[in-house]
Amino acid sequence: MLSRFFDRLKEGLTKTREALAGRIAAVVSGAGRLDEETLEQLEAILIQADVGVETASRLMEALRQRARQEQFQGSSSQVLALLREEVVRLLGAADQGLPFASLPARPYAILVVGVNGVGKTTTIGKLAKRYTDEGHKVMVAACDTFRAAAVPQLEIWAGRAGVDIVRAQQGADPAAVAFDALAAARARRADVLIVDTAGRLHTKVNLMEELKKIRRSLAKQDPRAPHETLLVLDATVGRNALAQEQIFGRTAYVSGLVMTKLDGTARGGVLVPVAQASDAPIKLIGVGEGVEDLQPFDARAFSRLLVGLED
Ligand SMILES: Nc1nc2c(ncn2[C@@H]2O[C@H](COP(=O)(O)OP(=O)(O)O)[C@@H](O)[C@H]2O)c(=O)[nH]1
Ligand SMILES: [Mg+2]
Repeated sequence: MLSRFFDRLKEGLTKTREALAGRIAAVVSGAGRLDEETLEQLEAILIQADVGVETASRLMEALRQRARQEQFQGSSSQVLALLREEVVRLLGAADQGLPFASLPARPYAILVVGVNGVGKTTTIGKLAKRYTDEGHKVMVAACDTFRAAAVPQLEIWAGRAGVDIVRAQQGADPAAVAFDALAAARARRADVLIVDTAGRLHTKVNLMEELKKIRRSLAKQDPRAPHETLLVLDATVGRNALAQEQIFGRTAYVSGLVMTKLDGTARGGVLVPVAQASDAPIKLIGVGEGVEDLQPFDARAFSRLLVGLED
């Protein structure tokens, strides 16, 4: 199971690995020791791969210090191991994923937020399947009542996962739909309720207000709901994902991040500054459009692939 995940991750990260691990290997194997020139070359590679100036220079400073402190010969495997450890540190190594097997509340209400097109609905479909596979009874709520195509799209995913959907007409009040959905989930003894939301309203302020209203209407029935608020970010937009994290992270009570579309982009390095900037950990990653292409985020496996130590 684990190696299947790793292989899929490795495949999904092919382009990012070429942009990072491949080039890092070339620099450190040619260098022989960790001198200033090597550090500068490493820093440039990281910056070009969307790790960003600030995070890259922080990583280099950490390497510089560690190289001074420890028994350090500067072999390429030693440099890679150090870099990998520092990346893990920034990504947050602790296991802080979603609960899958045993749930701390029932129905466990998961609110999914993020701008248009980042992969919210797709992620919900994949998550619904995952929870169903765990033996849980899942329901989804179509609270993106803003876009005409949003409900049928969620219906297709609900059909694939074999779960019930609560929906309303286009233009309905999303907070009322959320309220009805949680009531239905309680009445039908569902274990998990996943709430889809709109990613675009007339203004950012409207969007945040709407998300707050949805939270309040869930909390009316269960003061601790939503138990989880997942912010979905699209890795292909690179550093724009950081700006989105800043907007939602401050006002939407985000408890976890989902980084989607890591497959087919060379910009996977952006996870490092995003993780660093966010108070909430990265919990899931999307590595494809299929129902199986959602993985719990594993900082160690990720940094191993990013930096390049495939032992
Ligand atoms: N390659 C790839 N595409 C994805 C992934 N997640 C979502 N998508 C695609 O991104 C597009 C927008 O997804 P959607 O779920 O509609 O985004 P939403 O507007 O946030 O609900 C769709 O074409 C999805 O198939 C992923 O992990 N990898
Ligand atoms: Mg959607």
